[in-house]
Amino acid sequence: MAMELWTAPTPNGWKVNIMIEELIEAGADIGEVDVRTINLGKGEQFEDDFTERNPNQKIPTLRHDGRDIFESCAILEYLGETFPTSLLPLDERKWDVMPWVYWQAANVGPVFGNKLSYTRYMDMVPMDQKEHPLERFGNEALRLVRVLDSKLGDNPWLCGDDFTIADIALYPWIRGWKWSKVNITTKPRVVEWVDRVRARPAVERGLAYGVPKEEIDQWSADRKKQYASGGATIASNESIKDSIETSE
Ligand SMILES: N[C@@H](CCC(=O)N[C@@H](CS)C(=O)NCC(=O)O)C(=O)O
Repeated sequence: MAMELWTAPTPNGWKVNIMIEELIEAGADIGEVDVRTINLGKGEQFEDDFTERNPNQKIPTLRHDGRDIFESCAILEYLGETFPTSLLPLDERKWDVMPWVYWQAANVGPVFGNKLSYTRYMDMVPMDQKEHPLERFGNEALRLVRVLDSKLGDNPWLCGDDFTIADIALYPWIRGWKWSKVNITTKPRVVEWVDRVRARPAVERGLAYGVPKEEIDQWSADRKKQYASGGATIASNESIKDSIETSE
């Protein structure tokens, strides 16, 4: 049966879209992949058929060989192990890579995601209430960029000479630095790494899932509006309100 990927053109979706294309590029026999673009603005992630695959109700989610796997980095690891290539070494060198995948999942994703949300989407929150989170997540994002810069050193890729799932996990959040307003330009090695990753043909194909090719690097005004309103809906927390404790 074909692998089924439910995804969207967003940072966590791009990770897996790119992984699929990198595996194809590397010659892995992954079979057919049935890709469905989920409309997050319309709330398709809350529908029953989605929730059955991923109780966390967020993209991406993968179904393969009768198994559902969610969490973008778990999917990267699953695909890396199931279809062995240099994207994830399976000997002891795996442990040069995995800490950086967890580092992305536990630090870069949440921090850049929060910075983005306060910068672009939380129009409903008055500015004086945003100052603290903007400063906190902004400073922490810059600290993470410094960690990335020092890890890269003179290497072409995050974990040395091979492009791995650690680069794939990280790239979608760092590429959006203008959108999240995290200035990476003081770290030329980080900027060069972003350009190097973007130049890979498989990355270009992965970024094109669900968007026209001419909008890969620059969204149209309409798409920006659509993302801003979808982001604002998600940031408004309407979907989680009934699970928030109201009693003190
Ligand atoms: N830790 C999760 C995060 C997934 C996530 O936040 N996905 C976002 C898109 S980038 C989403 O589906 N948001 C919809 C929502 O929060 O309702 C992962 O890495 O897969």
